[in-house]
Amino acid sequence: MDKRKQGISILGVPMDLGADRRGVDMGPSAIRYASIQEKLTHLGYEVKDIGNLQVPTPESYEVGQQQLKYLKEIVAVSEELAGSLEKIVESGRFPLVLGGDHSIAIGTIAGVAKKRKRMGLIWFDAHGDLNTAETSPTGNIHGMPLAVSLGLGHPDLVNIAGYAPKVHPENIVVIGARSLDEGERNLIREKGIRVFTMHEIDRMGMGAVMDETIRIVTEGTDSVHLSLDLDGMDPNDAPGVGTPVAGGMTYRESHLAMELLAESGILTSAEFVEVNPILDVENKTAKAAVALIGSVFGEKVL
Ligand code: EXY
Ligand code: MN
Ligand code: MN
Ligand code: MN
Repeated sequence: MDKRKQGISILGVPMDLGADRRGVDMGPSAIRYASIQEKLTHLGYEVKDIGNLQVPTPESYEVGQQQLKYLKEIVAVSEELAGSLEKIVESGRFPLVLGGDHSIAIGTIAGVAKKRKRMGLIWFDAHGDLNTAETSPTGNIHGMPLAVSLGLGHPDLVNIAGYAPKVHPENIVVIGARSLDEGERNLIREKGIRVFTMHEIDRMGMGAVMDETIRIVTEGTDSVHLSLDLDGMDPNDAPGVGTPVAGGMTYRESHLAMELLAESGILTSAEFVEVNPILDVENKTAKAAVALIGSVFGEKVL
C-alpha cells in the first residue's frame, strides 16, 4: 500500500484485562521503543502518535463473571476506542492501533467498520478468537473478539458503537490457525469462514494463501482491516506473547504476507496486538512487529 500521502495516526491501547497473563499492557511502549515512528517516517509517511487510551488496571477492579472476565471495563474501553477510531477515519488518516491484548479488536473494528459500507477482515493469529461465554474454556475476552465482530456473544460487546454485526463471514480470512476450541471449529463450519490453518499454509505456500485472502476480503467491500496477533508467528521468532503455540508462521512467511498486502494496496486500517515485553527476549517481538509494520507499509529491500 502506498499511503504516503495519507498520513498515519498511531494509537496505543495498553489493555490487559482480556488475557490471563500480565504484561501485555506494556506492548504499545515496547513497540514505540522499537522505533515504529522512525521506521514509518523513514519510509516517507507523515506520522502522528496520539498516545495511549486510558485503560483500567486489573488490580483495581473485580473480575466479575468468570465466563466474561472484566466485561464492564472492557466494554467501556471498547466504546471509547471505537469513538477514537471513527474520528481517525473521518480525518482521512490511516489508523494504526497498538495493543494490548486482542480484546481491543472489538473496539477497533467497531470504530473503523462504522465508517465503511462493508469491510473485509484479515485475522492473523494462532487462535480463532471465535469463542463466546458459552464456548470459552477460560472466560478471557481476548479469545472472543472475532465472534463479537460477527455479532455473537454478550450484547454489551456485540453492540459496541451501537450496531451489529461489524463484519460478514464471507469477507473474513483467518491466517495461521493452529489452536482452535471445539466451539470455534463448529462456528467456522457453520458460518463458512475461510481459515488457513498452518497445514494449508505449508501445503499451498504463503503466496497462494495471500492471493486467495486478498480475493475474499475485497469481494464487495470498500475497505480492509488487518488484525495481527503476534502469536500468529512462530514462538521462535516472536517469543513475547501470552499464549504461544508452536509451529507458527516463520519470520519470512509473515513478512511475505505483509509485502503482498502492501503490493495489493487494499488495507485501510491495521492493529498489532498481544506483544508482551515481560515474556519477551530483548524486545524481539516488538522489533518483529515493527519490521512487519515496515513491510505492510511498503518497505522493500530493492
Ligand atoms: N482459545 C483460548 C481461549 O479462548 O481462552 C485461547 C485464546 C487466546 C487468544 C489469543 C490471543 O489470540
Ligand atoms: Mn490480565
Ligand atoms: Mn488473537
Ligand atoms: Mn492468538
